[in-house]
Amino acid sequence: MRVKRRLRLAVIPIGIASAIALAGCTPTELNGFLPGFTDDGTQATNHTEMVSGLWVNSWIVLLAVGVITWALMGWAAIAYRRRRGQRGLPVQLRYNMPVEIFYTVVPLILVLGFFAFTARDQAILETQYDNPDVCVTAIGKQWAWDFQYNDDTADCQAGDDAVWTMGVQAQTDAKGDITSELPTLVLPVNETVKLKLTSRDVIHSFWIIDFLYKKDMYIGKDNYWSFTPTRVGEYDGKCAELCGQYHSMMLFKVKVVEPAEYQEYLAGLRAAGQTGDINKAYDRLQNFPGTGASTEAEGEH
Ligand SMILES: [Cu+2]
Repeated sequence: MRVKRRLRLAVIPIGIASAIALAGCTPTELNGFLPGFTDDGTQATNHTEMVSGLWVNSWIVLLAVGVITWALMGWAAIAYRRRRGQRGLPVQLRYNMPVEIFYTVVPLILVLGFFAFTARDQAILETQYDNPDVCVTAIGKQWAWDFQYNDDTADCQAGDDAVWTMGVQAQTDAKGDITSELPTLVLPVNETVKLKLTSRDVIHSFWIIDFLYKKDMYIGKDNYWSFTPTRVGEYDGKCAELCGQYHSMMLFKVKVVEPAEYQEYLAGLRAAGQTGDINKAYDRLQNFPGTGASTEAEGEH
C-alpha cells in the first residue's frame, strides 16, 4: 500500500513537469524532430501526424524502459559489488519467480503493444482511395521520374486526356551543385490523391521525405499510395532504393498548390501537347522473353 501511494505521489510532479516542458515545444520538437513539420502546425499530409505519433510514443516508452533498466543495472553493480575479504564466485544459479515472471510478461506486453499500434497505423496508411480526386502514375526509371496525370481517376488509367511530364536525372556543376530542373510532381492541396507507382527498369523506391512514407516501384506489380496533401509548399523527393550508378541523382520535387493552380498546370501540359498514355513508352523491358518480341538483333544485317 505504502509503495503504491508513493508511486501515485511521484506521478503527479512528473506529469506537471512534462506538461510544462511540452507546452513550450515547437511542432518540430513535439513531432520528434521528424522532417515536414512547420511552426504553423499544419501537417504535410493527412497521415504525417499519425506517423510522428507512433515514432514519439515509441520513443517515450523505450526511454522509460531504458531508464529503469539502466537504474537497475547501476543499483545491482553497486549494491552487490565484491566487498573486502570476499573470495570465489557468488552462487551462479538462483530462482526468483516474481522477477522472472516480471521480465517475461513486461517485454511480451511491450512487443504486443508495439505490434498492435504499428499494425493499426499501417492499415490506415495502406488504405487506398477508391475514387480519388487525382490519380497520378509515377514511373521510376534509371535515373529520373515520369509523371502521368490520369484522366480516369477511379481506375488510375490514362485515356486521351491524360497529361504527362518526363524527367531527366539531376545535372551538377563541378562543385556538385544541381544546375538542372528536377522532375516535378504537382498536386492539389486538400484533395484526395492516389499514386500508382511503377518502374521502367529496375526496382526504385518513391520517397517524399516530408510525407514520412516511401514505397517500392517494381515491374510487373503496381504499388499504390493514397493520401491527402494538406499544406501548400514545395517538398523534396528522392529514390530510396540503390538502383545503379546515378541513383543519388534520382531526385524530384513535389509542389502542392491550390486546386485552381493545379488545373492551370494540367492545361499547360495539354497545350504543350504532352497528352496520352506514356506508361509503356520507353519501357526498357518491352522485349521480355515470351512476349513475341523480335529475336533478331538490330544492325546485324
Ligand atoms: Cu532509383
